Amino acid sequence: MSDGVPCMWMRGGTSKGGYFLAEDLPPDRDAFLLRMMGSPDPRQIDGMGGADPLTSKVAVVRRSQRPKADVDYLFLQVFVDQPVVTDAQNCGNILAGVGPFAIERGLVAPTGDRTDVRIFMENTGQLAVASVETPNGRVNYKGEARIDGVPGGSAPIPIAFSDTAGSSCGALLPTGNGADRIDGIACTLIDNGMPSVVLRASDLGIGGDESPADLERNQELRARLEAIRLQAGPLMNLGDVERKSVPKMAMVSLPRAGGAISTRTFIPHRCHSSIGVLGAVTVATACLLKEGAAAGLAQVPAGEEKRLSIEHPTGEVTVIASVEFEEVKRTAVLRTARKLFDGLVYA
Ligand code: NQM
Repeated sequence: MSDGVPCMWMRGGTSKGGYFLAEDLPPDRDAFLLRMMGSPDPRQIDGMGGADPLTSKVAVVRRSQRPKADVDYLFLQVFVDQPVVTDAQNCGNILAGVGPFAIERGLVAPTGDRTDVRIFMENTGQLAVASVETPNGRVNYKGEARIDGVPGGSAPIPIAFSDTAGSSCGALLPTGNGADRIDGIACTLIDNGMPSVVLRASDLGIGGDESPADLERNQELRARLEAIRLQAGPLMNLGDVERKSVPKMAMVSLPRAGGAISTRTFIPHRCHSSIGVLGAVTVATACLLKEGAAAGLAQVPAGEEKRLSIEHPTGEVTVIASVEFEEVKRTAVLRTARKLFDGLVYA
């Protein structure tokens, strides 16, 4: 595998990874991606990965044949320290770079100062619409929009989701309950775009405002979370999740900064420095349930269009949830992205 493969490296939201046209990837895709990232190796020293699941990500993009979509996007998580490439989860952060990438590669023609890119998310079979700034027919990355977890400002990329409930689990609440109990701990098993187990931080003996590094040092907590996760997988229709990056483990507590709720999330073996996009959408949805781990903690505004600020270790993500007849029908988030390089990558 000495020939380089065309690739664009981008920051998407609070994640970073390689963006490929599907046709450019070699037939032995997973072996290529592992070599390219430098996995398995905790330092990923011999590859492009940044020794963190958030910087060991891949987007595979192609022109869509579906009438409602412009492009199809397949997300792949390349594990850092295991020889695993999985499509078992979606990623709303890497999604933020898909619109710009599709325009840059000529899959979508700019339509004026803004171009809406309709993205079919292959991992979960659902649609997202990302709005990209395209003044003078070119993608603009510069601007003043800020998202917590990324220094400085960038051009805004609002993303709308409409049908994310049950994305991987078949139903928003795959057990049919808002509240379940695993190993004696109250859990909400929920999927509004990202299969997640929502638990109260206090039930696990933590405050919920610890730093990710402190939580990662807490071996007892990690063992308890993993034991719960392995039991939650089959209950959530995900099968054996030992080698999967879902469900995510979101520990919630009272908000500290005027938001709806505070979170610390294991994804699932490292603690997220912020929170995933679809993870935040899912936790926001858990906040709107009448029962479950988040009920009673969440501060939920009135009205049908709710702005729910999901606090995380480096700030917050605001999820706008449109609620009709007590059901979340649509959600939207603001992200940004940046092109970092465009060239050939070698494995
Ligand atoms: O939930 C990390 C990230 C993610 C996923 C993860 C994501 C999402 O921050 O939509 O964005 O939970 O593995 O990129």
